[in-house]
Amino acid sequence: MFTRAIVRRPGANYAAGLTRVDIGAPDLDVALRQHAAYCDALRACGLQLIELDADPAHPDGTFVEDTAILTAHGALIARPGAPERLGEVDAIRRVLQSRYPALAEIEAPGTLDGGDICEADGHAYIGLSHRTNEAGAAQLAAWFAAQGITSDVVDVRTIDSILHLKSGIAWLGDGRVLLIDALVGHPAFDRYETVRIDPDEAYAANAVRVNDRVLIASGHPKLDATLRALGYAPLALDMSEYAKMDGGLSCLSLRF
Ligand code: CIR
Repeated sequence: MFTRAIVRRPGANYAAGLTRVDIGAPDLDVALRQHAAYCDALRACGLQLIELDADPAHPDGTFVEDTAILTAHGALIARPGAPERLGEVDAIRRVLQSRYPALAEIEAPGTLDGGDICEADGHAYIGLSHRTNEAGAAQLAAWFAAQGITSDVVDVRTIDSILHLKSGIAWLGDGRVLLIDALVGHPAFDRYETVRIDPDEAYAANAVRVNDRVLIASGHPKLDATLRALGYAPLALDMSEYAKMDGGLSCLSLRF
């Protein structure tokens, strides 16, 4: 069960962040409304929120997931692979230090974005991406191993449609992973039942299981129906202004 989450609303310079997609510039007012709805959804799932102020120096600072890894046993500060985002970890470190006295950190030359890490019931998938390198992945695998968490590294560097591993995979709980076609059949996922996402709805692969609910991006009726048929209770949220900045549902919070 998650009980808390760290979130940070987008700041005035949100549109100056990094993006590889070309679907228009985000509207800040709409992004703020969507962020408020996202926070309400986390509260409805039973979470207490730690809300950080927007970070004027870091337009991508709202994507807090990339800055840390939190498990039931500890916390580790990531080292984002985009140099512009390195400083985002400072505020997160301040929040986590009091809660986790043995706070670990990814060290150079390692780089690691939290969006590349998918925890799945005592096992973890570590994406090797254009943000997370081999050194970062190896440091994280060792940190997980010390906590009894096994891991697989999944190389997504040739899957151009996704920025991070978790842009293409979600842990649904109950022994199931949601996967985009490019990851279906990858031997690392043999240990779990695969739920395939329709290619038309690939953006929605970045879903988030939060306690009894599964947050999904709205406008993806096939995924909604698939999840309901499996007995899940999807909660749909409009993510249009985050999709424009290459982000998804998981990126907007650190859940623990
Ligand atoms: C970036 O390119 O770093 C941000 N604009 C989006 C980060 C999305 N984070 C995530 O998928 N975990």
